[in-house]
Amino acid sequence: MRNAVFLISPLLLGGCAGRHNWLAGAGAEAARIEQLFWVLLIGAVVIWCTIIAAAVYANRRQVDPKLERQARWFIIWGGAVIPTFLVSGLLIWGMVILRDITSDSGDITVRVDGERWWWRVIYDGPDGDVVTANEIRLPVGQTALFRLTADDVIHSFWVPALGGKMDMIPGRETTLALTPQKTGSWGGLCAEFCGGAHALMRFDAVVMEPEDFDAWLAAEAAPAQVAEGDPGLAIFLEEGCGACHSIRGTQAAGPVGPDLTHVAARERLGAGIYAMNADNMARWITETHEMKPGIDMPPYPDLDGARLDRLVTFLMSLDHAE
Ligand code: HEC
Ligand SMILES: [Cu+2]
Repeated sequence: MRNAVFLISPLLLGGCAGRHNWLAGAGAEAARIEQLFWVLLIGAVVIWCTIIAAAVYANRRQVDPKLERQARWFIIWGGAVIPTFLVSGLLIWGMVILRDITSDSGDITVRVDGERWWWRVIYDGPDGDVVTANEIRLPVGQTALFRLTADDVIHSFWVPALGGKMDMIPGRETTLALTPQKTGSWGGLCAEFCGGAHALMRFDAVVMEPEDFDAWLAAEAAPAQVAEGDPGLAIFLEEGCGACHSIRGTQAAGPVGPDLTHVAARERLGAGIYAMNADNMARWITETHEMKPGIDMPPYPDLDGARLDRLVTFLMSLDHAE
């Protein structure tokens, strides 16, 4: 019994994964990979049982020279011909899936750049690039073509509920097509060890109705709604945050860190790891390396009191216009 639990535990774990469940049936590509997986698993079990049964049978039989022709037939067909056809068939099937999921066409294009340890996300909007970060929104039922690359080390882009993973390689572009079939928020992650904060390099893939997606993209394309002389923006610029971060519609145009134009519209903070709220935002700024160890943002432990409050209020106001 213990052994049986041990043997099936990988399947059970797969079922526990929730937002990261690759058996969630949330995407067309995930469904094709799942189909291949079940065929491989059931096929392997059937073949294994057949071989064991044959071995047990052979062990029990008396040696009988008349059986030798049968045995040769069994070895040629069972050991060479059938496996050759089976493995070739599986290879072709796998290659067809691979061709489709790395295809070059889609209804929308999303460029994703793997950074240490967050995601730069660029949509082709009607009026040019729409730059955002750490959250990917997709219209349900449409094929999104991802154009993937990386800044300095190799990452791997993976939304288990929607499909397979794909390497992100500096200086090269890889592609991945995903066709979500269920609305909802699915977990994405980096699946290739990329340094200290690798395990905290996550994102949300939010699948929406097409008209909601269009509204979201239009809101995301708009510059930030910042009042003239906002005291929080002044603190943001004084502290030098704008050297690394951009907020479109303000002076802040730093290219190093995630775009913050609509940071408060994201579901999560810190590349998919914390709930987006004022408390976490304040801690992110003052206890940066307790929140996410080893990242390339300096902590600001001396920011406190009213100054921190104003900065946090300003950041939390960077939402979509109603
Ligand atoms: C030296 C460059 C640098 C400076 C200066 C800097 N940051 Fe960052 N910031 C980063 C990087 C890099 C990340 C991504 C960290 C990660 O998740 O790995 C980040 C992440 C963030 C995030 C999370 C964004 C998201 O999508 O969840 C916020 C919010 C943020 N910074 C605010 C600030 C504020 C406010 C200041 C000034 C007080 C500041 N940053 C100063 C580099 C910087
Ligand atoms: Cu990574």
